[in-house]
Amino acid sequence: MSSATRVTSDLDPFSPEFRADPYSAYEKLRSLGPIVWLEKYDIWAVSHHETIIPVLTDWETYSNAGGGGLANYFKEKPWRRPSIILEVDPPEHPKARAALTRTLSPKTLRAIRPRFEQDAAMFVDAVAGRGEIDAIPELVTPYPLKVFPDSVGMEADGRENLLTYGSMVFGSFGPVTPWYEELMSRVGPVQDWILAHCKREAMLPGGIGEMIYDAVDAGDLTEEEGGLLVRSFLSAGVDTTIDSIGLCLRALAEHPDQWALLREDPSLARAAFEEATRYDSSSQSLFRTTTREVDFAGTTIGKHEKIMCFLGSAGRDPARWENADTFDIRRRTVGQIGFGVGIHGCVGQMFARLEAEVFFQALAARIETLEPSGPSQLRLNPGLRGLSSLPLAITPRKH
Ligand code: OVM
Repeated sequence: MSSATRVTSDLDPFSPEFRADPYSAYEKLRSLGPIVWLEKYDIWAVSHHETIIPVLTDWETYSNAGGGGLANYFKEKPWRRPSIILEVDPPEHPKARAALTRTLSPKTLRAIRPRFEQDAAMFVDAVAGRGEIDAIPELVTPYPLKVFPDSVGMEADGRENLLTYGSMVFGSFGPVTPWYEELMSRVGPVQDWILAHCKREAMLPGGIGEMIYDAVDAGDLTEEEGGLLVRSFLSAGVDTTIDSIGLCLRALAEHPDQWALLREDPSLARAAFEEATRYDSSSQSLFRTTTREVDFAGTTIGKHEKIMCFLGSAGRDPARWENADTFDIRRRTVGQIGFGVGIHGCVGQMFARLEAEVFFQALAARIETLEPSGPSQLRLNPGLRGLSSLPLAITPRKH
């Protein structure tokens, strides 16, 4: 039976207070029930591990074509041509998904790993003797910003445009604010630069960008689709990993016992990253839009309404996780959904895991002590959780 009553809340998931401490807000949201109306934005919020999964896996009811963020593409014009993998449903989605899955294959990852290792070692070595660093600009950001475009096969000049474009892409997931408007005042030249670097002629040989154009030549994709899939790489491949590696690094710095475990046994690097993705994911929320009126746990949701799914809350849901608020790199993390789940689950997740694993192994092999030396700062982007600053005191490992 559907009911006319809905639980409402005045919580604002994009407010500075909510973003500064989302985990207390999630506790509140979860206590209000399986689905809550957020009156500030006229959207629904789902925050339990158990109820997010059915939303994310029922793509017929909960569409991605309405847009990945707060904006409702069934009612508003998108700011850019929609992504052909993120902002699309079946039957169009599987073709793009398959092309990216093939490109980001285990074989590709095996070939790339040695280059990740070399670059991770280089960036850690560059700071190991410095004593105090701001780990975000000096250690974390440079690594994905080199290894990802290198993997795509992108020229070295102008890569800072990737950070600006990523801010625009993920900024567009949130509300229109002065911060967003100021950022978007620069959209023209940045978007032109990105689109030029998605073209076949821009791909250096041997990269995953070239592999996309091989799929075009094989007849799997049109030339235009090829360019749009490279655009997806450039949209979703850099900020996400910078933020997730940064949050994992902060979790390790704030939990000396966990850092000690990793330092003693660098093979825990992958597990540490997985746990950080449960504990403090860079993707705290994803949106879906209903394709029809639907009864959700006794509440009627109208057609073309937006649902904000809090992955970050699922990771802390005590109904699913024992000691959910404890960062424990030896935890059994199977089933964590910090990368999403279903047909739109992160297609780059194995790439991200490899990048992070190699990074934290390099760190554990070279750094002895790692402690916060000042307050960290969140970055402003509403579409991703990440840090702009992480002051650390570090000492090199003696061999
Ligand atoms: C894309 C895209 C952009 C942002 C995020 C994303 C989380 C995909 O352009 O395909 O996935």
